[in-house]
Amino acid sequence: MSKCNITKKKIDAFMTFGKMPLANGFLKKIDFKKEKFYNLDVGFNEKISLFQVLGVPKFSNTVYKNYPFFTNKSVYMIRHFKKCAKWIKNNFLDFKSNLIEIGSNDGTMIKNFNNSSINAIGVDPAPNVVSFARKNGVKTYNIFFNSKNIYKLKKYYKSTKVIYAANVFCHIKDLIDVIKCVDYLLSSDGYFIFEEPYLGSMYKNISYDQLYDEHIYMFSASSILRIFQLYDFELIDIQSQITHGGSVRYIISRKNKNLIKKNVNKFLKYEDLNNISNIEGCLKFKNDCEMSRELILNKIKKLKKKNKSICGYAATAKSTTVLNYCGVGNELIECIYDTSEEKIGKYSPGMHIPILPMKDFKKSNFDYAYLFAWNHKKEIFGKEKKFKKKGGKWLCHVKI
Ligand code: DWN
Repeated sequence: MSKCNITKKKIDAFMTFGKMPLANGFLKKIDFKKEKFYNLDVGFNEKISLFQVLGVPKFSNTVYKNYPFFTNKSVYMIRHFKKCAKWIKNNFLDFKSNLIEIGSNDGTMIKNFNNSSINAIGVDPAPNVVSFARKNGVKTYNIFFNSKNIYKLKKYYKSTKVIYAANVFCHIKDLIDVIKCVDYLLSSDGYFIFEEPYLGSMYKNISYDQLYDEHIYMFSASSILRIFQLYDFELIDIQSQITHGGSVRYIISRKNKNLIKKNVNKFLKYEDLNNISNIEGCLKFKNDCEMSRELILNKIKKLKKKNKSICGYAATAKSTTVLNYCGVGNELIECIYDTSEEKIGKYSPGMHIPILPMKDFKKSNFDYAYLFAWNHKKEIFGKEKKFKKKGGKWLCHVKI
């Protein structure tokens, strides 16, 4: 059970994924004994239709000391943010507008404003990614975006035309605090634009691996509408995105400043019809996850009985949930190949599967590769055609 800071309501867990380490807690052998765990329980706040991870441990913030995820690891995501920057510039910004990105990571998005009149700045808590961004000419504040630190941004008080965030709003436990900070910075005609993995897509794909200590909320139009209504903001538009297996971009403005696009109602109706706005959807999801776990485990075990070799492809944060929920260790998946220097040479959180450099994947001869970055399948299948040609097969709990 956990208390929601928006409605003060006590939320019960409708399902648990069991004992879980930090999703990005890739570690050295020497640190195995120090590894910390929590129970990955999930609940649904019916008052605001909010799907959430309960009891996220305080120690989850420690991962930002040396965050192992860099946005620029995906060529597709670099392109996505370039397009997004252009769309924001054309639709919401004026000459010399201020733009702030929350959770700007390595600066992939903000970099697109480098040679323009727009004053674009990033905010990110991880010193290692911030240092990378700064080297790329991206002005970045190395702070957590919260009311304790907001005075550091006082020169943007009520004068920021766009506050943008991608895959960040769902990371911050105290949503009220974020909204207060947005209110502090946003101009009277400003927009808060953010995109997040979509609850409806998670249900459809049975991609329960979107849930972990960093992904505390799985949003929908229904939840976003209800949350922002409480704080004098409103949801004025909503757009589907194909990123991360199905995301949604939400556009928020101060109340009564803009017309509300028809899309918003369309989404709300769709969510009511498909049990995305109520607890019914959660109960089906629970069943689906349990079946998915059984199916993939049986499949892996059958392959191992036939002496097939299996490796993992991409040590994603999501892989931590799959491996720990399904109890898959290196007796089943021998190693995971990845492109991130911060992960290579370490072991996967909880199940301790070794992480090897991606360049060695090409030289390897595995029969199967478990695609943990299923959300980047187009990009990955494009560059790994040889694996299939050699007779290799892809494996995943999500339909690929
Ligand atoms: O919200 C979040 C998102 C956006 O990114 C974070 N909480 C953490 C992270 O989640 P993830 O690790 O599941 O993200 P990705 O983008 O699905 O996977 C990134 C990982 O995959 C990196 O370790 C790099 C690796 N990768 C690779 O080895 N080869 C990725 C691609 C595209 C590749 O071709």
